[in-house]
Amino acid sequence: MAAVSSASDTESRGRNPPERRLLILGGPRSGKTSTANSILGEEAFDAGVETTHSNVGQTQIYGRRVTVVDTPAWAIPRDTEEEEEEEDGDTETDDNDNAGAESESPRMPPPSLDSEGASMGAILCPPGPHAILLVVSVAQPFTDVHRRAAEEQLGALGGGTWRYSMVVFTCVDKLPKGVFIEEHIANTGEALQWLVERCGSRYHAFDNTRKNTEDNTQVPELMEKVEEMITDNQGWYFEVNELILLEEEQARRALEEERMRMEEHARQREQMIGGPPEVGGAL
Ligand SMILES: Nc1nc2c(ncn2[C@@H]2O[C@H](COP(=O)(O)OP(=O)(O)O)[C@@H](O)[C@H]2O)c(=O)[nH]1
Ligand SMILES: [Mg+2]
Repeated sequence: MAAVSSASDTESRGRNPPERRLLILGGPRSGKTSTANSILGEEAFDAGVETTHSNVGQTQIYGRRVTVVDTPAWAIPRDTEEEEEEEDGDTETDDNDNAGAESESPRMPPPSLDSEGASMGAILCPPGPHAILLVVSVAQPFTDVHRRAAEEQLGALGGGTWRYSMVVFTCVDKLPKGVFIEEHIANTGEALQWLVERCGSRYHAFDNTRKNTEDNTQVPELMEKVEEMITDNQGWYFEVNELILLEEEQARRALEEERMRMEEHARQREQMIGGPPEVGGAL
């Protein structure tokens, strides 16, 4: 079981206004960084390029300190991705049943060797996030492969995460006119419905192209939903298990060592193909 702690005990005694900590997770190019920037009210991080390391930003919303952690994309397993493509070849599947939303799912890149797991994001907002925002673009398909990736990622945090999770839909500006997010959820298929239900039917729709104008209430509305969730969770927040962090760090080190071994191997091969190194000036 994951450790959880109460937000009320230490924070309410401090002089600082109670902080809200948001951890942003999601698949490749789902709009995580853009969402982080929208919440922060500034272009704090580079959107549109792959995020390889978690970033932390802070802002004030209605006098409350809000910490936002943007993270690299979670991994979509390669083998299952290929399975999915094979399935797609047979029949028209759910992917095309996206409430008419333009399908522009990028080919999922393999996770970068140096990309960090969700646990790293979680420890960047100590003592742990009040809300885990699962970012899903309405302009991309959401199939069983994506569902499993989400499940694995949250599971890797150590269990007990769903009660802190909420789906944040991005690119709602790309939904056909008159199609509301509820209709999109209903029409997109079981995988997405599963995700929303798993998050206790908590979701929020975001259009990251909307700049912070007075009539733009999407961030305050998101924060209201976060407050409701915190109330439902009696002020508790999610605290990542240190053992999991340790395991993740070990896995990262092993990957890094493997990469260095491969580079060394490639270097040696290059030297052999290029012939023995010249013997300088002895003749
Ligand atoms: N139209 C539209 N584009 C978006 C929205 N959110 C993100 N994008 C675009 O989607 C692309 C990927 O966004 P980014 O935030 O970098 O995704 P990340 O890889 O998940 O961090 C970028 O080109 C963004 O400009 C949105 O709400 N509407
Ligand atoms: Mg990003």
